[in-house]
Amino acid sequence: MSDEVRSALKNGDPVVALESTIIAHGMPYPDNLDVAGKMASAIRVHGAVPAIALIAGGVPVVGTDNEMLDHFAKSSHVLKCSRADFAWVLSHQLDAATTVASTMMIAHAAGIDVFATGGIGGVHRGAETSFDISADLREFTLSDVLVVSAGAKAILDLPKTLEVLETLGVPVIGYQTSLFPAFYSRSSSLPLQMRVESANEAALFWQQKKDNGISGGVLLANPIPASHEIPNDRIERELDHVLAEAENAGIKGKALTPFLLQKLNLLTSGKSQIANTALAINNADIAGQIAVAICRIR
Ligand code: PSU
Ligand code: MN
Repeated sequence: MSDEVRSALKNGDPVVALESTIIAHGMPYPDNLDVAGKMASAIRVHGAVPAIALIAGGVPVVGTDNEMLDHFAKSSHVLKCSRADFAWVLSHQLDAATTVASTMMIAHAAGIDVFATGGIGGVHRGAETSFDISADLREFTLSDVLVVSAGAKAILDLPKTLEVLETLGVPVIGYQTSLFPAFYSRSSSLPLQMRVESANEAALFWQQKKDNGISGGVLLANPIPASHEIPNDRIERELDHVLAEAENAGIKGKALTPFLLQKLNLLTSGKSQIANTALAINNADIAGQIAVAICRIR
């Protein structure tokens, strides 16, 4: 832990965890560094401490310094570490970026309640034959962390993603919305049963859940700001091409998500990455507010 994160946690001050896969594999340099910096600022504005998680030479780090962040943003040798990879990365002293799943593991272990990301992984399209379901979903049954996300990535099968979350017993709560957000656009047509209107309401829910001994994570689904959304039909059109390209190139497993994001960005002339940036900063903003509210309640 960085000194700043350690002392904040010791004093019961607000901390928000951030993942590093979006930096190392989700966006190109130097845009990735820019987003990381803006997410951190959006958290600090509210008086919370941002804590980027990653694994450096086999050591899990919570709260990176700029030098380490720079290395992860530039290097092409950084692995993508999910739950399955975690112990291997430690035992082989590797550099690895953490996904939503492994960042939740680290946040839980460190005692950080709130985590902001762009969009969580989920059930991939065609999962009925490929079985490609992100380990992010199951992690919500194992790590007690509130994750602020713009729904799940639009490259996924959203109805199936919601079904799996329900099966796993994960609360999915809309932030000022009753429809599941579709990452690049504010809403899918999928209804949500739970909704909060404010960061304080989200914090009260989280604290009640903890006080009642109900374990597991919570997905707070926060729609992209209206000014940056891309209409669903535009994304769907481009996605058809991108998914076909991935299939032809034989891209599978952990390489699939970075491949799809990168190709989609090319086809939308950079629009999808601009949207991704806007929603990630917006999630950091709300996460910062919730972390502060939780500390106030305690
Ligand atoms: N959302 C983004 N960019 C990303 C990811 C999510 O906008 O790079 C990353 C997250 O780290 C997430 C991971 O946990 O993709 C999911 O990968 P997979 O489907 O292989 O589990
Ligand atoms: Mn997968």
